[in-house]
Amino acid sequence: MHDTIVGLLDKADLAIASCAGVIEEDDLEPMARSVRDARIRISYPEDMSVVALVGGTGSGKSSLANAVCGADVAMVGGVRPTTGEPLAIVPEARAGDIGGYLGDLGVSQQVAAPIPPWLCLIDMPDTDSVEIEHRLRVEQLLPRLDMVLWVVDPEKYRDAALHNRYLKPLSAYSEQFIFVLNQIDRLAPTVVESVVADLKKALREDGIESPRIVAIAANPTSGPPMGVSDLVDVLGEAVKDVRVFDKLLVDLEQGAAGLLAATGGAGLDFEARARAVVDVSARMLVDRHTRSAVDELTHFLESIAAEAGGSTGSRVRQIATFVPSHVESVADEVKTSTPIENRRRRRRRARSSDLETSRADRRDAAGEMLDDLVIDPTRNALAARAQANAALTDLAISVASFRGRH
Ligand SMILES: Nc1nc2c(ncn2[C@@H]2O[C@H](COP(=O)(O)OP(=O)(O)O)[C@@H](O)[C@H]2O)c(=O)[nH]1
Ligand SMILES: [Mg+2]
Repeated sequence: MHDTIVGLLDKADLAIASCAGVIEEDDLEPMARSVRDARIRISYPEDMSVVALVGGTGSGKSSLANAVCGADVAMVGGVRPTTGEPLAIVPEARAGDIGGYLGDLGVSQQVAAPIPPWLCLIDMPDTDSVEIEHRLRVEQLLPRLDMVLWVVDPEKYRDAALHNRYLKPLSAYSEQFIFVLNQIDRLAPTVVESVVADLKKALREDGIESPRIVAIAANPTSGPPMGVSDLVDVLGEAVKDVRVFDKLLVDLEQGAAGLLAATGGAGLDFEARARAVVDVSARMLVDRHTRSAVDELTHFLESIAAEAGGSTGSRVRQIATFVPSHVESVADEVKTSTPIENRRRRRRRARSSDLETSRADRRDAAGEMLDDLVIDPTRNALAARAQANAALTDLAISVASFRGRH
């Protein structure tokens, strides 16, 4: 498993490298970031799961962390000194195993607590905070986590910001989500079910087909916590099922598909079209219709540029700007007879087809020059694109077959 993932990451890096100069750097960045995140993830124990507690202020994230620990580790009621920073709660026995990884994640606050040895809980900054950094922090961390517990309370489970800003855009990763309806002690027991059903409906509207929902009371007004050990069991099962690299695979699959669309498959049919355009332009040049030849070639390159798009398109467009001067120089060449033609002309002076032969020779010569000056550089630009396309296709096939096998 580990080796296969490393193999996929290597293929992804190769594909990204062959896209350089073909696809804009900004468009490559999301895939590059996923690969970087995954390389960080594989550097820590596979049998540990990093699980984040995410939700609005007062939903009960810190209370839930405390209930899981059976001790007060995360301050409740927003009095933690730096609520903008995530707090990691690590199992006492394994604090050393995961410290480095948390450092890579940028989680600097850590406490050791008696939690299951496979679990590392991260109490995240509130999602509804007015502080923009909170949201950025959450968004930056999400892709690097194994599971996310979205904690909601009976009042705010339909909060528009949570659904629109977080859940809708992230719905592709819902296999890694568990939804926790907290504070059920505040609801009449008969109402809990209908609130769960309504939450499920809201999540379906976000694009999450079959959400896992667990109802709990992390810190009820009276009595012990409710449903917290069930939640830990559900989480324990879910992390067994959830393939740690699900998100990576989704990202690689979507990324490769997006970049493939950008690198072609457009069926440019370049060779045949180039041949035809060069023939027509060479004929125009021999007939001294220089302007028409320039138009013909420029129009062709512009179509190719538009079809190729991206950086390849820009390169071809740049080649197009040199067409007038290239055509000019070819026109000068074919005006004056070439040495070969002179020789032939002398030999065949008396023959009536002389003029025709000379025209054909000059046309061929013009065609060859246009090939060298205009078509070859365009072909090279397209070849880079084809190579990027091949590397991406290879990646897409490998990811698909990996997903099929697991
Ligand atoms: N009634 C009730 N109150 C809760 C429950 N869980 C948390 N609270 C209270 O809700 C408030 C906010 O909880 P906190 O854990 O700080 O939420 P956070 O902002 O998401 O970390 C605190 O006053 C908690 O005591 C619960 O299950 N039932
Ligand atoms: Mg809190």
